[in-house]
Amino acid sequence: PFLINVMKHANFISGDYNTSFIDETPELFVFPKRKDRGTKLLNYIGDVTVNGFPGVGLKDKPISRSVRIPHELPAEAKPGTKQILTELGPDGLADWIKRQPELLLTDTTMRDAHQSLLATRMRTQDIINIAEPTSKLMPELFSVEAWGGATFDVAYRFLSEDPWVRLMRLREKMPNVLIQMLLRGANAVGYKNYADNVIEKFVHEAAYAGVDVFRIFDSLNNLESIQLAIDATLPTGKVAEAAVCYTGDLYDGSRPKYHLPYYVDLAKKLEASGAHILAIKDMAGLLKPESAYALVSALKDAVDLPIHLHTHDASGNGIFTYARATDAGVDIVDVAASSMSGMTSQPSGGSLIYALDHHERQPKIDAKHYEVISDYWQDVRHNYEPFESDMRASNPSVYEHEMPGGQYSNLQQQAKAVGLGDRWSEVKAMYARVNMLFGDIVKVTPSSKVVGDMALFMVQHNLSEQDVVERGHQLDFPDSVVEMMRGELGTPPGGFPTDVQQAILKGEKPLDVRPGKLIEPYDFKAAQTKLFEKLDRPVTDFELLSNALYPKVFEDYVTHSTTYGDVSVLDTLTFFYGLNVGETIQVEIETGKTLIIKLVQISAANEDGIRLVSYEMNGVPREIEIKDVN
Ligand code: 3PY
Ligand code: ZN
Repeated sequence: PFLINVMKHANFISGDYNTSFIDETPELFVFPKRKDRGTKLLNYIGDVTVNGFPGVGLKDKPISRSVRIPHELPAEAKPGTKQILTELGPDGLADWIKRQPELLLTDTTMRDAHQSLLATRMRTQDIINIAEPTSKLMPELFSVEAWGGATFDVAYRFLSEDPWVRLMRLREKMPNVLIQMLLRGANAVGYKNYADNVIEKFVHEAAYAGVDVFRIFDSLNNLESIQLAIDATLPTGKVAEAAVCYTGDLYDGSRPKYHLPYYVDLAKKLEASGAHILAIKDMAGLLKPESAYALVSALKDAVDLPIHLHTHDASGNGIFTYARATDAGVDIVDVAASSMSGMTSQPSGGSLIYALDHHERQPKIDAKHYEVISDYWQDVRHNYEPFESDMRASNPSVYEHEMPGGQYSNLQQQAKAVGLGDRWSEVKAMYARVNMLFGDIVKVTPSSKVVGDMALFMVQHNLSEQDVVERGHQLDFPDSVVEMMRGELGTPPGGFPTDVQQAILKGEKPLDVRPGKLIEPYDFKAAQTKLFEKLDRPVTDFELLSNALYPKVFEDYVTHSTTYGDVSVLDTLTFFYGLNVGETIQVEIETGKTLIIKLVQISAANEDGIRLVSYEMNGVPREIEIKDVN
């Protein structure tokens, strides 16, 4: 913590210090209280054992399986794209990419794959354990996508761990491969527009903590929102990868809005905005093989940027799409380790390498090495069973509903929660109808959530499009829908249909400027003072930002860590299930310091619902009271 305190200090960052800095800055020596870590963990384990973990419940703890962590690794990580960025800078890196004859790969397993398959629940520990093997066995990767999107808030909200720590630890373990994040433009890693200075500071800090490539998109393909984040990225010396979100169907004559000229025009504007790489973000997996060929060819002609293609394998056509994009000259594609690929996730990297056998652009990565990495993920994935969706196969119906990979299982859960579980087909069909009602828009976080909310609302109340327009003034629409119609997520190409917008806004006037322009700059100084008082210790810039983006989520996280300590040290099964009576675990709470914890017994609940949980910790009997809330 001392080093982090030093490095995060404003004077240190600005270079405004000399050797007396340490002597004169006593707050550097204020460390988080370290007392009682054992007791706090016993409380956590007791609570999860007695009451269950949200989304897991009180299921039997699965038998722990051994996880195949590859140990036979080269002594050194071969220099990779990280060194190229350091040597050549982002423009030089872009030129380097274009000179590579083979197809380059980004591995998304640490971000999009588990966001799309496992409700984003992958824990830092399971990511860090495979980081070094990944960097040593696949040094030819263009990048690993490992941060951003939903991982930021889910880390705090459901895993009670700090996403910034995850990033810094990953950076340390992967010195040779670029780390990439997904940034939602003016929405950062949130679901709404933030003040411009929050976006700037967020990008600055993320770059500092380890992000090399910022993939920047906007949920309505709004240029100004993307531009804002590009402008924040350029001064950091990192890579601004600007994305056009792909929706609809290039060849569908009945939906001319999203044809080639639209993407070509947007791509040219993004190039002019200073982006180093152009991404095609096919978040639902709608880009069919021949469309991919046509789109990549057209964009290659239109701009001078390397092109990075992202898709999801919902239809099962992902590899075919990548093969055709490869023929058209795409520079980089996104894949996942095979055990974490397919369906709502990315296509399998290993499979793609084999698919391009004897192709002149076959990636240089060793497919056998990729398999070793995939074996690890296969073993780890078992521990996340409660978060698997009930989808069993790929399904071309994605071409009809157009739901992004990460949303499908989420919306299905939401539908069940409001009693529409058995009307799921209707909800999916309604999702497509709402899209047309809203004027055929890009659907990706957060706009996709709004379309989902509206679809549920309409199915629940048996409403048609006509009802919305004619009876809108009497209806109480979901907040997210009203906010989007007001323009708070920006404006889609061509705007929202006026009649629908008017009906939903009940006459209120929508914004006519970028929403961020109307948000007052965030007062970081005032927030720092408030947080300092609350935490009773100095506040890092990372904490300040998390507080700015997600005040309630951050506050809950702080409360959780005050109560239970750092729970990220627990093994994943214990974290989700607690302990079985008689079970013993070892917990390394810091290097060289291990607690041996045995759960001895759990008493019946007394009249207040309190159970006495008896442990041995390092051989010493301990008892903890846990309230049984079931
Ligand atoms: C996110 O924004 O989290 C996404 O994955 C969008 O595709
Ligand atoms: Zn995605």
